[in-house]
Amino acid sequence: MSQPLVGIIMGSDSDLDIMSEAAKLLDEFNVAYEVRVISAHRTPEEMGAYASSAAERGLKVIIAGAGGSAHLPGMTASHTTLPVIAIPVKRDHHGHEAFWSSIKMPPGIPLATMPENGARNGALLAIEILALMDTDLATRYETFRQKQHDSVLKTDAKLQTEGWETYLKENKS
Ligand code: RP5
Repeated sequence: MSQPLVGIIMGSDSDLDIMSEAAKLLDEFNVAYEVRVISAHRTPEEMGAYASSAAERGLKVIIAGAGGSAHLPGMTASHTTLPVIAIPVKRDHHGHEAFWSSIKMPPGIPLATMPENGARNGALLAIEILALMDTDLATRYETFRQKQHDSVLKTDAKLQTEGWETYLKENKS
């Protein structure tokens, strides 16, 4: 097992369905990571110890997801100088409190807040950070972006050929 470079942490195992999207994306790019449940409220000392030892353990980026009061991402950022990426976990019965809790960080403690449930984008941002120091990863990421670009052009070409009504009927039903 290679040295984890990314820490994926979450306040509860109930966040795992959302946060697993980050793990899946990192798997696609062959980036080593660890997945942990660490609660800012229920295990505050462990949260502090995890974040303050993360850099010396070899982690380069932390992706932290939580819902509700969502103190985990911000407090993790307070305990480390590594980049921390927040994933506000949003369920149907939630408001937008987790997002606001993450985006309203005080000056001096940056937290890269993703859209609600945006664990996949969080992992992509982690890859962009890691790719600054890893040319192979940078190449794999360029390829990913190029494929995404080509796919949109292909979609638009099909739309132009078929016309929007046929396209809608045949592709979106
Ligand atoms: C947050 O409260 C967790 O991150 C989770 O999103 C939410 C619910 O937690 P559990 O009731 O599943 O422990 O702190």
